[in-house]
Amino acid sequence: MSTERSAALFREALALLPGGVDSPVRAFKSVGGTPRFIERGEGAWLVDADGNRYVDYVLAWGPLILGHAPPAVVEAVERVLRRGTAFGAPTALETELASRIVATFPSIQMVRFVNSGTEAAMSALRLARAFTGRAKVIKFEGCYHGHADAFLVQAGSGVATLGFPDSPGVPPATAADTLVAPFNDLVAARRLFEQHPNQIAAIILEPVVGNMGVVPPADGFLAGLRDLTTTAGALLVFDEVMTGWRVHPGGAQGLYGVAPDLTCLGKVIGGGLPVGAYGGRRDIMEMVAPAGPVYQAGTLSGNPLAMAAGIATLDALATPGVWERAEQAASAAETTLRETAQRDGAALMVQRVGTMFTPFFTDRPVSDFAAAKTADRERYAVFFHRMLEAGVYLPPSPFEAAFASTVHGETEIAAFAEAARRALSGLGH
Ligand code: KE4
Repeated sequence: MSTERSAALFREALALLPGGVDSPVRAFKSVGGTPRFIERGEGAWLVDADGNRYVDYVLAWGPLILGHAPPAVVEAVERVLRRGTAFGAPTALETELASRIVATFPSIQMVRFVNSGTEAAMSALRLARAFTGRAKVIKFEGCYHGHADAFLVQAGSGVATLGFPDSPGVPPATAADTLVAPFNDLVAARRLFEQHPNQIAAIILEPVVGNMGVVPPADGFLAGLRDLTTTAGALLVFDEVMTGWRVHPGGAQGLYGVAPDLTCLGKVIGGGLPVGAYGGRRDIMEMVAPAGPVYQAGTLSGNPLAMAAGIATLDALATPGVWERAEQAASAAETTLRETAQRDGAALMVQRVGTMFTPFFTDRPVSDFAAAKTADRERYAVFFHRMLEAGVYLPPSPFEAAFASTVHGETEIAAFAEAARRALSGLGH
């Protein structure tokens, strides 16, 4: 497989873009090798600058649940595009997409559109702090909520689970208001409330984690957090930027039946165009400017092209049986990986919820970040490149979720299975 063109493009990019990319994970640093510069997407397939074709299991990190350039989305965006790209004024499209989101999530009575998941989570946190009059927030190790300062925090050592900066540029004072607990550890979360009475505005989490690889909530964990926050007068915030329409058509809250106070959304609701959203209880959302005093704004928020792409995507998913095709494709990938690992006696733990999955090179279930970090990253890198060479594009990091689409059909499922059976051979011991 030639990667000459990608390599040349990468060299050019390195001179002008930090790390040659506009988002770190794209640079292949976790797996090594040359990042593929993409020329186009076609359904479930990517074509790179050297003409190599791959079945795409990254799908722009989740948004492309209908695959690349689905006709319904392209046509919807083209229709709007001919009338303009942005107006800086309200359009009916925002209300139309909002109505679909409110119809999907009973916990969401009002919603505000922004331009990314980062903005959604950042704004939801500001709103939770304003609503409760409290400053601290609890997050869980291994959960990612975008790159706002408050979330670039890692667990304090030992019991002192005060956060400390996980990136230069994050002031210690900011990090100190972020408390960190292990995912799936309800006791640790409860202890933080005891240590910081009446100071915690919210718990925010990925209800099914995608950003340490796919890690589902333990039985009772989400319900336990619901009780904990209600009792403590704090808000429960589900970051469903990734899990919305990915783990279930009703998100994780639909799958597990736990209703948060606020929800962050993104990815699928923009059909691949820049979008994020936060929403929830009306009494909370009515605090957002200009209805209330909590300031948040955005030049391109509710952009008509993104709204049109999101509406077309959600309308396509609303057709009975369509979403299930993506789930079946993800399930097929999981089955192939499991069966091949058993054939080879390989240490491989495949974790899937709905249309997203992760192969961990370990022999025990991954329930938190500490366990995820014990998975063999070198083996994942070898697996990744073997699959890439065989024409299957997986996430270039062991701590990410792979995604299937509604157009990953028999051909794509067979291509994945053939590649995986070869790629895993002799790898998992
Ligand atoms: P964006 O700001 O990247 O749109 O969304 C941030 C975000 C918030 N919450 C969750 C649960 C997310 O998964 C994300 C972004 N996800 C990553 C993939 N793990 C985006 C890929 C990237 O950073 O390039």
